[in-house]
Amino acid sequence: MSDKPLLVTCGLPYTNGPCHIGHLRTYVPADFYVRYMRRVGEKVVFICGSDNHGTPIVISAEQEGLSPRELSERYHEHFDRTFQQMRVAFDRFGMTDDVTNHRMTQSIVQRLIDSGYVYAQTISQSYCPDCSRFLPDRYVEGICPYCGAIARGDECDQGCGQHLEPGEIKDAICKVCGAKAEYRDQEHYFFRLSGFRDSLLAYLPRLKGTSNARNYAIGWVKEALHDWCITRTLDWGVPFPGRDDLVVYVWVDAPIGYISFTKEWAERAGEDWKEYWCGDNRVTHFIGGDIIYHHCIFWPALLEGAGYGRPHAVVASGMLMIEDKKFSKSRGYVVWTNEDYLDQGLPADYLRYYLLAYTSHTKELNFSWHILQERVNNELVNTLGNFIYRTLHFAEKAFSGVPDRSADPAILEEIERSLAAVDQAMREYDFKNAVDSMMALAAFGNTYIQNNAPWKVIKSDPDAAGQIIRNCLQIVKALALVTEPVMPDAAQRVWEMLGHADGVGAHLIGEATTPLTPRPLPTPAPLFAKLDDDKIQELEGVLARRVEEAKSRAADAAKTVPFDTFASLDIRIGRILSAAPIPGSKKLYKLQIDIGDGQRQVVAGIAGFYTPEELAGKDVAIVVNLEPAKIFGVESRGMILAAGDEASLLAPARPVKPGTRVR
Ligand code: B3M
Ligand code: ZN
Repeated sequence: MSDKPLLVTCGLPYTNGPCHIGHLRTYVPADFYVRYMRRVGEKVVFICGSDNHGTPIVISAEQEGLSPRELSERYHEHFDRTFQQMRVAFDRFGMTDDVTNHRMTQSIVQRLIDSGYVYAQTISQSYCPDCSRFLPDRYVEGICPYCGAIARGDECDQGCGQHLEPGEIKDAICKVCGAKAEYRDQEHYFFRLSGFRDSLLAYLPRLKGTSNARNYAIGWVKEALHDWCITRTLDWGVPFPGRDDLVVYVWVDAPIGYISFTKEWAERAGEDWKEYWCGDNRVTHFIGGDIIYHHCIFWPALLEGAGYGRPHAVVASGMLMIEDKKFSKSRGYVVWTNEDYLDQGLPADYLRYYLLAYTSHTKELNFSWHILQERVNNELVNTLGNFIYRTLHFAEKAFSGVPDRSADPAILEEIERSLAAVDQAMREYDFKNAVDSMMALAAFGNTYIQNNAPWKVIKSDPDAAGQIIRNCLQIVKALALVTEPVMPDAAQRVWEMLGHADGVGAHLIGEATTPLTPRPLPTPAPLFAKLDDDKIQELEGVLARRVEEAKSRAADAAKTVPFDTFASLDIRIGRILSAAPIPGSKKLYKLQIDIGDGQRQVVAGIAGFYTPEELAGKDVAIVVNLEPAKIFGVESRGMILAAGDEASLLAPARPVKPGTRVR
């Protein structure tokens, strides 16, 4: 054990939408780890906050008619409350837009500038001529230069996953108005990431945490390191020192938030934040598997450049599936933490258990209501809950409490073995294995009480029955202590049913084998309730409807065109000057049309419905910017609009001049 305290952080949620199960896949294991390390005597500080900057927030704020700060405050509160409800208990949950982080970011960036790690360079950046603005990051969409997939400006999110630098994306389109983006030169600032190759290659193999983070990062560094542009043309964010037209890229000030929030916590706790961040440290980042590059490459380089210690460990979670489909908010495969879970009256403990026990932390986790029901009912209710309830119930009924005896050495050894297995798994960030070892102890207890049947033994040998139930009570005590990090609410209930008045979280797991003093026990209540079929079907229905709605939304969107597409048509009222048949065609006329600023020749299939004399002098609607075409060997430059099978020509209801735009 190091003498330095552990500092655990979680990736910061963007404040542009509510908490979903994808967030929890990272936060619950982090909280589990923090609680566990505390229960084995470590000093741990648990830090998180909301990520308020960057284009995702600006775009959502524009859509919701709020300022980015207002939007951020709204979702900040939401996350803070939701984490408390899920029993994810941070020591500090800050905001990246708060003044501490503005100052910390500017001072770190200034240090990087002073040490020569930042340089200015003029680059060509996407710019929207219609909106008259530069288009950073998610303001543009286009084609990934690496794999050809449709990508957003900062990341190939649907294809190869590459981080994209400003200006790299091909065929960029403005996300706001749909116009084709232009490229314009602008001076930006770059972080010399390429200079950190050797030091990263020395650092990464020693990085603790999960192997996926370490291995991906080593692979990427070996491939190539590009300098990162760390400024954006945006008026929301931390101003870049010395430039009032640029802000710092969100991926600079967001991880610096980890430091700022530590500082905010330390100021209140009367501690020194530098102790946690300078030199050798025990900073442990829990993150989603999609931001490994940022945390294992960019962030350590930034810290090194600024003179801080680099992270001790990075723990990256695997992908999330919803009912076997890839998690996707837009396609409806999402479970909202509040609306779909907590507000339904479901306990935080069940979801925590599922997220921790379903699969190992780095693997793909499938969330399914049906499997949740199965695992809760079989494992929590039938094994853990059943064993604890039977034990407490029998002890209270037959012995009015804890019998005055010691647990058998064999039972204490079994507990020790389980705790050792849990501990080993926890040190390896193998959370599933840790929880499995806890459940194995519950299963052992269940088999033990079943095989030894104290309710039968008591009839002939009350003494022996007392010993059996005393052994069971020791296992119950161990389970209360060791499952607290997984299911804090249930563990507390068990603790109280064991006759304690204080919080189970105030005790070390090592007390699992210390004696239980004889005492009366309260009448126990069942620990968990089964999830019934009706409720599960209802929740499956909510998800199915959401997926259907998303499908019909997508179908509608496919039928509609953006306004901009419509606006790009040049439709005018034109006056037909003359119409003439085209030799060899019964249907076609060659029309000469006055379009205000000139004359157009158009070929139209209306010969069956009008004589040339009828047409001359008529005002019609004409699309003038259609691609030219040759029809029957005659050039046609435009199209006149007509309705129905008999080509009823569209004409203005009131007279207008030739060339008047139709809108
Ligand atoms: N706000 C969310 C994400 O990309 C982003 C994390 C920041 S962690 C410093 O997952
Ligand atoms: Zn790509």
